[in-house]
Amino acid sequence: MTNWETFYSKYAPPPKYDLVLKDVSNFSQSNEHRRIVLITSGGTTVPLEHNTVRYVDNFSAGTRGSASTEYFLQEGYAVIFMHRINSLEPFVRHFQGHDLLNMLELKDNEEGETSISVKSDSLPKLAPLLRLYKKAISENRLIKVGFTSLSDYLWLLRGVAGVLAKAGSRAMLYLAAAVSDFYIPADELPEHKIQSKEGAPVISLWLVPKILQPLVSLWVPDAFVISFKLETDDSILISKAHDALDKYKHKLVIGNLLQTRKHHVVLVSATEETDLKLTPEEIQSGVEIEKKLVAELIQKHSLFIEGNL
Ligand code: 9Z3
Repeated sequence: MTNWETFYSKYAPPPKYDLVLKDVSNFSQSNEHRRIVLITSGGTTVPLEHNTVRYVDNFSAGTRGSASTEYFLQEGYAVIFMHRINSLEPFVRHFQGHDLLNMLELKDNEEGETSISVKSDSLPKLAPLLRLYKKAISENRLIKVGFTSLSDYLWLLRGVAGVLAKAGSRAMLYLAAAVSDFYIPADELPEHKIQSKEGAPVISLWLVPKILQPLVSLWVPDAFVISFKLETDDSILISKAHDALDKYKHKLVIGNLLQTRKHHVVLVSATEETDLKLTPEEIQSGVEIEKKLVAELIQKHSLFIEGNL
């Protein structure tokens, strides 16, 4: 067995796995005349116990994935939004805390009837988002798939990829989730909560098998696969992106640095590196880098479908 086959053999699929895949398959069929993108978003957890009280996590809020989902929907794509449960989601990400409630007005009339309306100064923000959301839902172009742990993510990724294989080059995979590189094998995990009275635990992490390899070569060989490379050290970002392209033979890696990821990304292909940046004015006026990124990727997807990329 390969590394990745061994990994899957040691973990059970997430709850309702078959049902989730059936929904995704129906979704894909009802969008067979459209382009379809799988967007992964948010971080994965690595449990320290089977009955999980504690886990290793990462910083990702899911901004990239949830924002990109809105821009792909705007351009007519069908989107499978595979996200870390409780990370940011498209449309509602614009409303933090009590924002949404503060946009509403409550009225009780003399007959004792209650009505709720949107405050007029909130309409310019709410209406365009609601319009796009309602359109996507009424056209059945958005489906959500949730994960928390690394193993659930990997099971769902393989399952959804299997469904998308049927879409050929119409399918794009936009792998923006921050996936852990390290894990503790299931057979090394304690059953119950680690007890402090037993002293400081020594935890050794294993390398997660490189899933991009079977993904690109076996699961979705005809799809347009885009992976993301995150670094904190500027001097290694581009070479690591090229390493990934050499190894997995997909078309594009989006490089980004933790510190500047919200206004600068680099599109790295085998032959070129293209910077996408927001200007200070764009940042000031609230333009999102995902808007530019998605526009660029849709053009590249067209070239890919035509066989010119
Ligand atoms: C990314 O690089 C994403 O752009 C971010 C987005 C996670 C930085 P946020 O969710 O952040 O908007 O806060 N994703 C991929 C990270 C990753 O795990 N890449 C692997 C690696 O770098 C390869 S697939 O080795």
